[in-house]
This record gives sequence, structure tokens and C-alpha cells, in this order.
Amino acid sequence: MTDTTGTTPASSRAFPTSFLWGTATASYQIEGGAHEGGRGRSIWDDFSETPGRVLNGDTGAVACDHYHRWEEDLDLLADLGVGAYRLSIAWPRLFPTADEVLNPQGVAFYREILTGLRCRGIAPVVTLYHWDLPSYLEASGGWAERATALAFSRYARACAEVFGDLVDTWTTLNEPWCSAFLGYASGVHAPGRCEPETALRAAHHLNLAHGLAVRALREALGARATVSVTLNLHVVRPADPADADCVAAADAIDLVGNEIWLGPLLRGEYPAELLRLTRGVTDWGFVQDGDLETAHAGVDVLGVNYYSPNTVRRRQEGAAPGGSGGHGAGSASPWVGCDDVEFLPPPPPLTAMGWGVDPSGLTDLLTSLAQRYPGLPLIVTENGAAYDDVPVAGRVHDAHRVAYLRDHVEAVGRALDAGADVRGYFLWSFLDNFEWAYGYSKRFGIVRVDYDTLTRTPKDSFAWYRQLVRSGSLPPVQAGGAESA
Ligand code: GCO
Repeated sequence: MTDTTGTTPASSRAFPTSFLWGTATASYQIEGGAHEGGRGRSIWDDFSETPGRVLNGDTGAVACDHYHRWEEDLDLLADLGVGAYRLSIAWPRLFPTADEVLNPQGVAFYREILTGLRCRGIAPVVTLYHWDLPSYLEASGGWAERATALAFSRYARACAEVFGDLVDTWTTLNEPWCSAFLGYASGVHAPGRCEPETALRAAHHLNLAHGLAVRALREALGARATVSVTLNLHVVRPADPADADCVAAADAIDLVGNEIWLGPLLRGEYPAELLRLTRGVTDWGFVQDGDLETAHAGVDVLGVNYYSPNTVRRRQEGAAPGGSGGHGAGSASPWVGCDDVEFLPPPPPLTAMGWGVDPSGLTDLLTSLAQRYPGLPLIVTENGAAYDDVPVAGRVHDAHRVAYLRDHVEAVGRALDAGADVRGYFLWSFLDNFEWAYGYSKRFGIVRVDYDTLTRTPKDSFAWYRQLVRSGSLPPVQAGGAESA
């Protein structure tokens, strides 16, 4: 049914008034200013400057130049009307050198941004680690070493002390799966190592780092601290749910993709099946007494990133093991202990990343977490899509992105209907930005960034999201479906 304006009046879904609408970025992906303000080097500077690691040799040296244009960006956020903004702090801006002397220029930079957000009525949701490990820590072993977790807790404490009056919610780690397995197993992310045992050590030290950081935040801030962690939990489906081999393949991915975090962080254990699955790789001797208790520090809210589900089966003759984890194919698989598993290519439609589009995965993820961990509030800390936007006369009509977003916000609504305690939704991403190994070739933003002039141009999806966050209801879709929005 269409009304006289040509819109479909149906399906205007209202969200609770307390529901938090936001958008997200990360330091290395947008800041630039890599050699300014006393910033030290990170593993992403080293990795991206290494020939052949990042598409087209792109680096984050300039990125979106947010380092100089942050005020313009904050004004755009205010125009968007979001209640919250998820950003990350670059660890090497605060502690540029191994002696861990706090860099006052780094502190001043983030204090200005955090204050600027608050002045505009936007709550800062701050991630402490979105992958830009100081290079001096990688030089002494990186996440393979326990010392890195201890350094992280000192950094977290310093952040609490200098930004505690301005931050709304603290997120310790962003997607530790990517840090451990893309960084140390498949090597498609910094530091680019392909060492399966090291990847499991890194995973454990990230879990430990989270727990130590939560402790530091709570000691420094007391009851004022709202703490979280953001996980990219893998929605993994057996190709044939009636086939025991397919189900076993899905279970293996669930263990190394999800349980390796949920177990220690939310239950204080590594499941016995995970230890069994990986026993050919490690004996887990790096787990020390008390570590699991530390990792199990508890979170006030669990951040969930979702883009696309995976379908797996037992590996068929001739097929490559594992999948790329969605971030570019390396010569090695990130799926340590899962050599028997094969990922099936997603059916169309696909985004520019080659990822499938299936909003039901988001509903399933949120409802299953809600059932498994009752009483734990959830927040979607990332969701969005890259498409090959084509600017036309200075505008970007990104109908595919609008359709993707609309359907996924609806999927969050369905999880709420099913009783999941979902508190908010952060769209990835506010700006087009440095998409890791893909450099600037993939655009996730609702604001286009022209990388020659650094001009910002809000896309149609920006206007669409603006309407959503300002009304709290999903705007009606144009007749003919979301694609024509
Ligand atoms: C991640 C990161 C983001 C990415 C986004 C799209 O999830 O990998 O948090 O930095 O840019 O997810 O890949």
C-alpha cells in the first residue's frame, strides 16, 4: 500500500526513548597527524609502510585528517543528532615511548574532543584499544607477551585519570579476535605474523589485559566507571543442520571465534572443548593461576559488532581450510585448530567487502546472547556496510547502504521484541576511512571523504540516519522498497 506521497506508510517502528543512537570511528582509521603532537609509532604505521601489506600502499599518515578537522567533524555529528559517539584513543599518542611518560599534547588533543562532544550533548564512548599497539611493545613481543597486558592496564589507568571526568562508557578492547588471529595467525593485520601458537597466547593476553584494565578503571573511577568490551562474535551456521560434520564445523568456529572470549570474560573459564580443539597447537601453559579470575572482571554492558553471518561445513577435498575472517585473504588461515572447516561463499547480495547481507544474523546473535547471559545489557557497537559509492553532482545516493542499515536496525528491533536488553546502536562508520588491509578502497561512511581535498560530504544515508536518530522511529521506505530510499 502506498500513500499519496509515494511512500509506504507501514513499518514505522518506534524504539524506546532511552535507546542510544550513535556512530563509530577508530583512531588509526581517521586521525592522521601520525607524526604530530608527539605521537609515537604504532604497529599499523609499521605494517602499512611495509610494501605489499596494504592495498595501494595506503597508510593512515593522513587518513581523514581528523587530527586537524575534528571540530568540523564534531559539528557534523551534532547535525546528525546522535546521542553518543564511539571513538578510540591512540595508545601511542598518550605513551609515545617505552618509558611510558604521558604525552601532554596527546592528553590535550583528546580532552578537546571529549569536551567538544559533551558541549554538543553527545556522550563519548571511548575504546582504549582499537588495534594501534605502540611499536615499542611489539618490539618486545607484542600480545604474545604478558608484559603487554600489564602495560595496557597502566595505560588504562592513565586514561581514567586524565579523561575520567569526560567519558561516558569505557570499552577496553575492540574485536580482540582480529587483534589475535588476523594479527598473529593469518597476518593480514598488523603486526603481520603467521604463528598459530602465538595467536592463542595473544588471545589469552588480551583477555588478561581486559580484566586488568577493568580493575584499573574501577580503582581509578569507582562507581562512575561504566565498562564494556566489544566483540565481533561470529554468527556461524552449519551448511546442513542435520549433518553432524557440519554441526561440528560450526561448533569449532564458535569455540575459536566466540567462546575464547565469552568463556573467560563472562564465565571465568576456557571451555574444555576449546582446549581439546587446540591441543595440537598449544598446551595453554601461558595461562597462570588467577588469570581467569582477573579476566572475569565483569562488564556493565557487552558491545557487539555485526556485519554478516558465516556458513560452514566439514572441509571437502581440495577446498582451502578456514575463511579469511572477512578482512582479506592471507596465505595462512586465522582459524587456528579448525583445519577441517570450510567456509562457504555467501549468497548474493554482497557488499563491496564481498560480505553477505543477512540481518537475521543480528537478531539471532542478540537474542541468543540475551538468553545465555540474562541481565547483561547489550549494545550494537558496530554495524554498517561498504559500497562503491559514486558521487553524482556532489551528492552520494547510497541507496544500498540505506537498505542495509534499515534492515539491520529493524533486526535490532526484532531482538528487542524478543526480550533482548539492547541499549543502543552505533553505525559503522561516521566517515569513510582507512579500512585496514584494504586501505581507502572500501567506503563504510555515511559521510563521504574526498581523499584529495579531504572535503566531507554527507551521503543520503546520513540524512536517513539523521531522521532515525531524531525521531527514534524507522523512517518509512520509498515505494518500491528500501533500495529507492
Ligand atoms: C572491525 C573494526 C572496524 C572496521 C569495520 C569494517 O570491525 O573490523 O572495528 O575498524 O573498519 O569493522 O571492517
